[in-house]
Amino acid sequence: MKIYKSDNLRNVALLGHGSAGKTSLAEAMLYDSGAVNRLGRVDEGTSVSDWDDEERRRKMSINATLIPCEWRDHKLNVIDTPGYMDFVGEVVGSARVVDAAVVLVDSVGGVEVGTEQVWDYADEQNLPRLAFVNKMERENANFQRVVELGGAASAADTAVVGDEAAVERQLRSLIDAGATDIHAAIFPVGPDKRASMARTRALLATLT
Ligand SMILES: Nc1nc2c(ncn2[C@@H]2O[C@H](COP(=O)(O)OP(=O)(O)OP(=O)(O)O)[C@@H](O)[C@H]2O)c(=O)[nH]1
Ligand SMILES: [Mg+2]
Repeated sequence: MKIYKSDNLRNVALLGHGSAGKTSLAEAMLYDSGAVNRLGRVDEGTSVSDWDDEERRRKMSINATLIPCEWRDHKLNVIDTPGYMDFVGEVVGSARVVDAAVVLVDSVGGVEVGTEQVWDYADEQNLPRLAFVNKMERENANFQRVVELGGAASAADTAVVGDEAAVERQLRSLIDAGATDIHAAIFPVGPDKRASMARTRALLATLT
């Protein structure tokens, strides 16, 4: 077994309202880091994280699941948590054992009751966090509205994922609106997302 120095360990929880895309992100992290060679999908019951029969049947997370990934000599212990509040105990327990949180926000639904609730749990534990605006490739995605709705989210470093053109369009509208404190990055979900990461970084450079 590979031994990691504590400096190279990251314990991170994925938090968010139900269906924000936490499990899909966990699957993308597993796939992109090379831990699995097929991208698992919640809708097809093939995700690694929703392993339980009940989770696969209901197509939603019920348990907090540890997803270990390696990324650039770092060991990421990612905890995928359920978004439905019936299983909130799993979220509270996870928030206590991690060093940081990624809060996923659906770019169409925006900041929802579950988003605010998990944000409060992260506050209680004083967790540094990243707001991850997901589903940006959907037609009615609105990054700016999410940022406006989530005053807290706009203060955090913000990661954006989605189709390149959609991300560019949304970021441009932010820039046009005079945004100056947005720090964004594209999380590479697959090989096709790498180009958009570079382009978005270049675009962000125009903010400073
Ligand atoms: N269009 C689009 N759909 C997505 C994206 N990410 C996830 N989904 C879909 O959104 C639905 C919910 O995704 P999950 O990954 O199960 O969301 P979750 O946050 O883990 O849900 P819970 O565990 O039930 O809280 C599924 O149908 C996914 O295929 C995305 O980036 N774009
Ligand atoms: Mg899930």
